[in-house]
Amino acid sequence: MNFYVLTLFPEMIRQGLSASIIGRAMEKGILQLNTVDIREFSENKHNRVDDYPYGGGAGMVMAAGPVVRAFRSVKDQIAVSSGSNESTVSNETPVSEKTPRVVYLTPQGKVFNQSMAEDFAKEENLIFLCGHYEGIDERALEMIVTDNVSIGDYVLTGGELPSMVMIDAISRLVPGVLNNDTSAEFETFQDNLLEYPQYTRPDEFEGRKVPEVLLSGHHGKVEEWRRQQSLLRTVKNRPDLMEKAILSEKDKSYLSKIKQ
Ligand code: 6GU
Repeated sequence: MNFYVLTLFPEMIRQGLSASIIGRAMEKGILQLNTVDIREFSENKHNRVDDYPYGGGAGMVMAAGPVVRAFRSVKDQIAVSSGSNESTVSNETPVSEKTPRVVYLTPQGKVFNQSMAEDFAKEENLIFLCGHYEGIDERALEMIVTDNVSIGDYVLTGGELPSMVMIDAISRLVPGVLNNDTSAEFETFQDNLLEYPQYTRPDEFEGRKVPEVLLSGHHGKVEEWRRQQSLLRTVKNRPDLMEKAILSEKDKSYLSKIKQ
């Protein structure tokens, strides 16, 4: 999977995604991260990319020109690396390369969630556009953006952190990024419930014991306890998730017991 990030702060993106699991997947070549410095596409002698807003008001607006030119450079890059030029594709082969999705990170977008991550993870190429200041000239957005995405109801200074959040969430769904025993299929948001608590050695830490059932070696009882903990946590911390939770008859009977 190839990520392209259009930003005024490419170093922030590279730094943020170079460590741990994502960094390793980049080294292995499972993921590719390409940062594009929008400032390099300024045609201004002072390399300016922002200007005053028409109609007045506070702050500055990122001009359309540098953003659109940066985007076109990425489009050209994708066309070359996927070999979709006339000399390599015969007339019989249908050129099935989709035009890449362009995600604009904005608090005005649809709020990112796991099912959106799953959807984006199917793409071969993904382009992220990070805005700064008071935003980007609307015409550039009209011309290139396919998806407007927010990461939650609070305001950040720019789209860099949100793009990293999305890239992390999407990357861990790409085959080969996680090792098999941390497979993305079997964990948080399984059945739309929160994860149960985890413990490791020692079995007592500063007077706090690991729940007895986990030391019992009784697999069935462990599974039952974990399920109950998931239900308990979800009801307590995220009652909104319970509407979509997939519940067995046993779950329902446990829930009716703890509600009293
Ligand atoms: Cl995507 N951008 C900014 N600037 N602020 C945000 C956001 C995005 N999502 C939540 N807050």
